[in-house]
Amino acid sequence: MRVDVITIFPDYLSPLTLSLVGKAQERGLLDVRVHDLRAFTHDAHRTVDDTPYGGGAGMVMRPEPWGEALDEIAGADDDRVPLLIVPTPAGVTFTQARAEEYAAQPWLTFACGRYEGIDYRVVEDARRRMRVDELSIGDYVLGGGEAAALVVLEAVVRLLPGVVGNAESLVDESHVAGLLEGPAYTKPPTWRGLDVPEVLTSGHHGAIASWRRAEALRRTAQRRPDLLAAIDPETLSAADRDVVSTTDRGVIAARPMGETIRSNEGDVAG
Ligand code: JAH
Repeated sequence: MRVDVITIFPDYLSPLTLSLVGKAQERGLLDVRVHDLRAFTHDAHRTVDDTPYGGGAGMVMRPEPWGEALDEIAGADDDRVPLLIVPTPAGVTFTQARAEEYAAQPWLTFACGRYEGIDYRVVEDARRRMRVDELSIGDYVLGGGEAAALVVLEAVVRLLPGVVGNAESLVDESHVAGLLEGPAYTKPPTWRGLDVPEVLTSGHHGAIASWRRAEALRRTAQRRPDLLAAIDPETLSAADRDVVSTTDRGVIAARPMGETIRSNEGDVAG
């Protein structure tokens, strides 16, 4: 996979040489190129921003450097164009499903804006020749798109075929798709007076699998009832439904809470 990142802060992307993403590059599975938007300016001050039409606070990124950068970096190459990702709080939400879709692409380009964003004609123009995803990684405002690009790449690169350690762990993950994972433990069996749940040291693989499934269902019901509600009940076993029906937030168990004050009893507020 080829990845281009266009930014006024190329150094912000240096974490990409580390860890998993760096290893994937060393192994030739990934080719990341970071570009300085200011290289596509022509004035002495290398200006990338200007005041907003219609007034208002802050500055907007000028379209001309972006247009030239995208022509040069993301122009058709062997008749192929990248999928252009524009991080913005106004974008569609980044999810695991979207990470999987991106991992299947041969070429991604990130346009990382700053200030109040990029002149929107840049998106409109790019859409004349490539798919453009305006993408949000969550409901908060960053100083720019760079950190969002790092997040997206971290999620995508671990899905690439041949990236170390993904074969087993990805198979493992599909089993709990759409659920939160339960807690994990390692040695020693007792630490600061706290024991590892006995079932995990029992050697009973069936009992361990059932316990993990139940913990995942309980934790999801407690912390993310929205995720539980999105699961097709037909995909839950009778044992799964038993577990969910004995939690106080399971959709299947959904019932009025009456007058009992229980807002402080769970893992999360609410
Ligand atoms: C802020 C350009 N969803 C996270 C996110 C992504 C991008 C931005 N903010 C938040 C952002 C300023 C300028 C992009």
